[in-house]
Amino acid sequence: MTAPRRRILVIIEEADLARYAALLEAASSDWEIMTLSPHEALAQPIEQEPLDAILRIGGDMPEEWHARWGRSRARPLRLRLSDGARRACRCSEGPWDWILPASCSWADLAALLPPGSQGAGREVPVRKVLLAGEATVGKTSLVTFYLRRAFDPRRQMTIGVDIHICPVEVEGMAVRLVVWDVGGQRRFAALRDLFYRGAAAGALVFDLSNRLSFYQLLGWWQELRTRIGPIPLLLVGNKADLPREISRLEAESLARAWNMPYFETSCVTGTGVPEFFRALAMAALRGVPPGSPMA
Ligand SMILES: Nc1nc2c(ncn2[C@@H]2O[C@H](COP(=O)(O)OP(=O)(O)OP(=O)(O)O)[C@@H](O)[C@H]2O)c(=O)[nH]1
Ligand SMILES: [Mg+2]
Repeated sequence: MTAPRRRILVIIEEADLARYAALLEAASSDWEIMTLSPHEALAQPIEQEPLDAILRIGGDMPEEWHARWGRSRARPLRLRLSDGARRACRCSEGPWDWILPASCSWADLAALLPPGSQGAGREVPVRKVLLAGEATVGKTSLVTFYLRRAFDPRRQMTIGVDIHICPVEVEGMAVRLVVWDVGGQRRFAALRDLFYRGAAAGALVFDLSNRLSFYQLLGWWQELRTRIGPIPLLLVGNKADLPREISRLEAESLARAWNMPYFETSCVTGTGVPEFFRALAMAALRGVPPGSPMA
């Protein structure tokens, strides 16, 4: 049985992402995680998103943001980690349900969160996988299409990393993919090392309508190979619905040279998306690093 997904929004300054990478890693086996900077959270109407909890790491949010939630019918649990807090404090007044010390662990936080999928579906194998590739090639859209079977044209750049839980069935067997969807912007390069740990497989994604994104694959391939070793990788040409700058033949010859299977996908029509996720799950089952906590 597939456990229901629970979603947490983590509002965090980009500069703090490295410090909290271990917390995100611990949370990712049970929670789907969206990270936003405070500025982004303020700019986006996130009170319309289905969220079970919000975790603010750092200072308070502006009054205007709290007021928006006050008008919303959604009531996710609101937690804040603050450098100023000495111990966990339940707030009977004010916008936060709990204020906790910045040093608290995921186990401390999980104890406060609503029960849901924790423990459920434990018999299902869980594998961490990566989506890598330049900004705007469509990594987040691939996951969104897979989970919702619909294209969402609103562009939301990934800040650091988003972590999605994708149930996949391969040959009658259920697998839970914890997909680390890594922001492709150059400024996240230093952070990515922390996010790559423990991955069982990955995909290199490029945009078929953008030759530059194809050339830039070499840098991504080198980055994955040097930082995480010989895990199985897949090559994905996305945006197959747009006029192409890269032919199938050209992409297939690169895939052959790198010894990877090749997929073409479109997040607008859905072509190839379920097939790609099934192949990624199969690769992850094959590629789990021995002795890994995810095994
Ligand atoms: N036509 C078309 N547009 C797509 C497709 N996939 C994604 N897009 C669009 O391309 C843009 C970028 O998509 P994202 O999914 O945000 O790209 P990303 O790789 O996650 O980018 P970063 O988070 O910045 O690394 C968005 O405007 C999407 O709507 C596709 O298959 N076809
Ligand atoms: Mg993204």
